[in-house]
Amino acid sequence: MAKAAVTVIGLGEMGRALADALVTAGHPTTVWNRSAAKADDLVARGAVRAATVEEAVLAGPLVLVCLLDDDIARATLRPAADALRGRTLVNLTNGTPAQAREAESWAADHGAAYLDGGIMAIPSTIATPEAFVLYSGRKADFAAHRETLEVLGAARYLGADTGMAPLYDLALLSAMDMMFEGFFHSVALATSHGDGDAAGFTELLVPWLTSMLRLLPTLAADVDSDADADAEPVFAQGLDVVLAGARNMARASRDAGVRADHFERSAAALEEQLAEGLTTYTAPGVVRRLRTSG
Ligand code: FVH
Repeated sequence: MAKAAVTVIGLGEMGRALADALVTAGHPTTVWNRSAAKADDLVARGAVRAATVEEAVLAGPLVLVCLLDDDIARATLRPAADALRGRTLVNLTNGTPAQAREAESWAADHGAAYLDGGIMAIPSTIATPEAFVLYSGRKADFAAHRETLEVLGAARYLGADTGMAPLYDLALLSAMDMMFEGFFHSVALATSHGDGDAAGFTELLVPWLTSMLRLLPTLAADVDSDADADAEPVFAQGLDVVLAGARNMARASRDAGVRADHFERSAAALEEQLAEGLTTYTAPGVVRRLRTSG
């Protein structure tokens, strides 16, 4: 059966990987990028280079957009707004839930269906079993294009509220970001002494973090049962113990000439909680505090 035609607007690192996956899967693929030369390899492999965004949009029923940010995506699409009528716009540009909802309403004003997407992959893992992409928007629009979208990575539909895909995308990215920050801090501390190197230290860090990751479902269940007054969190530590650890991490970092601000802030927050009479450190307690601390 003939594969559906797809347009890809934006051929940065990610857009090129998306277009490449579609060409490889046999989809007639039309591409547009501000710097036209980035389409050269794709064109050599069978993609069609559109001269304008409007020409690209008119080439098929499904338009994927993957640009640097939401403002650029909107400015790029504006001149082709009328051409979007009757088509489905899938915005894979990283953005916020509010931006997604605004874009959906803008697309509706121009007669286009809208899905927002969050790519949970890097360019080299697109179209591999590792990649998954979050989508939100009208279910019928997702269902109509699901088969094509599955080419990019497993397509995970999160619901009709268009803001859900960017919300989960940014939540997942925030966990990744803090993990990398933690990694860089730990490497700076571990290698501050002169002996040892980052690679040797990382051989210890990976099994340690892997073991800690196994705790996450327990913590999540504790958070989910927070509304139940009778529920006791499975995971609980003394606040004083957690505070002593935070102070030691701050002190050792300062002694080693490594920035200690994260642990100083943690220690200050824990001191505040102890002063309020709290004694236990639990996952629901931490999440509740984050939700209310603006
Ligand atoms: N790369 C990644 O690993 C992540 C994975 C998760 C999803 N992100 C998001 O994908 C969007 C694009 O990211 P990218 O990696 O493709 O980024 P670049 O390679 O820097 O390409 C940027 C594209 O945006 C175009 N562009 C930039 N400024 C303008 C402008 N003023 N007018 C029109 N187009 C513009 C740029 O065009 P050019 O510089 O090649 O002419 C590229 O097409 C992003 O939201 C990530 O968060 C990627």
